[in-house]
Amino acid sequence: ANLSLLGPALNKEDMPYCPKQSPLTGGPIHVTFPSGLTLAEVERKNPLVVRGGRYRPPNCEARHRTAIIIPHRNREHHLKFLLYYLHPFLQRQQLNYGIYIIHQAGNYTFNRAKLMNVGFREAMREDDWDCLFFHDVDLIPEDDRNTYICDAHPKHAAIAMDKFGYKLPYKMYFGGVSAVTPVQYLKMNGFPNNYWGWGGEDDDIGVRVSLGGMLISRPSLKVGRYKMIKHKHDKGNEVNPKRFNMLAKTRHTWKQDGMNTVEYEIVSRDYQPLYTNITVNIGTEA
Ligand code: UD2
Ligand code: MN
Repeated sequence: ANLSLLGPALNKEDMPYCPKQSPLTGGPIHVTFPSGLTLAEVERKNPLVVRGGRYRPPNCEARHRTAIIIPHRNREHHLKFLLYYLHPFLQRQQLNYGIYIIHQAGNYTFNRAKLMNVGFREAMREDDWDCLFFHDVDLIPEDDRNTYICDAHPKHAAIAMDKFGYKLPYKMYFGGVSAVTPVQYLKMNGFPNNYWGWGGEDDDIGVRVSLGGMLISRPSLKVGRYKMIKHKHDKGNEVNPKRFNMLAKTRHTWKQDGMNTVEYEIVSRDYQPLYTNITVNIGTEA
């Protein structure tokens, strides 16, 4: 066969794997929020990111394929800063990655965990990602050594946040930024679909990890550092008063509610230069 007909595809296959330790990563990142930053500027700074917010290292075959899932509504200002930092950060780690914004349609109460179930399913439909990072839109990683790859156990990455004095607030804390492999996600039956409004869903997810027979993996306090962009409570994401009652029952409900029961309707899927936007109707509280 005339192999040259395969063209660039062959070259891609022929590329050596990226080194186990990226030579491009540094240490701490100094995070500031430049006023007047535009998405056009973020695009200009990331010329190798292609349609839908996808990237692969140009000169080596990535060892890891990571999808970033961001639950979102009405936080465009935060999204811009996150993209500004996240794209170069992931590129320095030499990952094959994609960024998915899961945008809740309508004005009904926000549901972060259900949006993450949608993100998991929709991202896996597009590619065989080996790790999915669930990422609050307002958290900026502050250290390059916080590698966005999965571990043998579900990973809680945002362990040291400025808003908690760069300490873990409590042992089972699983909020902010966390990551699972598809196999780990299946073991915990995904995330709960029935936490409407603020709070509790992250603890439910933490409980699912242990109910699924797994432990929580974490980076060190030095590396798992994040800055949270200051914000007020969003309209449409009022504190969920049922959260404690629901949490007390997770061990009885987790198998009946999760990835095996998630229902939704995709409103649109569009491939923006810096991310894939999936707008979804997730319904309302039963
Ligand atoms: C904490 C947790 C978060 C989640 C939440 C309770 C931290 C750093 N994070 O965040 O993981 O468990 O408590 O639900 O402790 N969002 C929108 N639009 C909205 C509302 C929420 O996009 O109108 C998204 C966005 O990605 C945001 C995330 O949901 O970062 C969490 O909401 P939050 O930032 O208001 O809650 P916060 O900071 O108390
Ligand atoms: Mn927040």
